[in-house]
Amino acid sequence: MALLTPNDLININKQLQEADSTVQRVTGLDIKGICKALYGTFPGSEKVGIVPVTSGNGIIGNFSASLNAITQYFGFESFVTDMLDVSGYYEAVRNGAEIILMADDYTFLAHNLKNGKMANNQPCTGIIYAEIASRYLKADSKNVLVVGLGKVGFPGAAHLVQKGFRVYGYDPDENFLQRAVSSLGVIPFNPEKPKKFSIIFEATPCANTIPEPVLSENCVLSTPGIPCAISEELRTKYDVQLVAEPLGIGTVSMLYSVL
Ligand code: NAI
Ligand code: PYL
Ligand code: MG
Repeated sequence: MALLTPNDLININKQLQEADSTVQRVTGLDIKGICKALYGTFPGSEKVGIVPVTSGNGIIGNFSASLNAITQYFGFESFVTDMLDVSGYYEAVRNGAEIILMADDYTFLAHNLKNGKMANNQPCTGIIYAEIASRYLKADSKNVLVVGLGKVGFPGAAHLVQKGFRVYGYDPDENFLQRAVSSLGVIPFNPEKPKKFSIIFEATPCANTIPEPVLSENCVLSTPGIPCAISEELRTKYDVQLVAEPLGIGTVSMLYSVL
């Protein structure tokens, strides 16, 4: 898994506010509105306990503090435990946490201790970025290009297929592409024979993954992928509506999915 760095999370509140404005402009709904429409839930007074985890590559500076800021931005009560790992989990539950958020290098989970529901960040991130893309108010067709069909991209592509979109997919890994073609009915996209899209969803750990010929003027590019899929130069040239944020949109999708 491509791991976040403390730099990705600098000014997380500002990053969230900017993403929220873009989502509102692109879809007519803010991020909370997208979550409510997607999961049919809304927060009551759930208290979220955030547990820092030291295993593997260890603590990511700003990670727990960013989760705390994110959960509060979306209206949840939350706290970060003083203790780490198992002792932190014990502290969170003893202090009344109803939802636990914690991550190692492979899994970032939300677990609602009251109703038993559990969420994984990768599918929840793919689904919400795909949902945002699918709601583009100025889309010119039901065609969507999905770039990257891994742990985040595949569930996002599945969501778009389920919503009735014509999903074109690209992944340089032939096994990932074939899985999406055979199990979802995704249409393989050939970068040698490009066509233009007004809706693009990207989920790769690489930069500059969007070939210029697929961009239409004012298209939406909804991408959780880090680093960003498009250069600033191309973004400006095609006036691309860019939905990209490193942690918050995926996290709130997890939280609403366990309510
Ligand atoms: P993954 O490794 O499971 O999948 C990535 C896929 O992208 C692979 O199938 C790979 O073959 C493909 N790929 C690589 N280069 C490509 C290219 N040039 N064009 C098309 N496809 C290409 O990774 P995962 O877990 O799906 O994560 C994807 C990205 O999303 C990572 O950068 C990760 O850090 C980020 N992420 C961001 C989150 C957020 O909230 N913003 C949350 C979770 C993940
Ligand atoms: C959740 C993100 C999105 C992209 N990559 C995922 C990642 O960086 N995972 C690792 C999270 C480790 C957190 C660390 C801590 O500070 O508690 N164990
Ligand atoms: Mg996110």
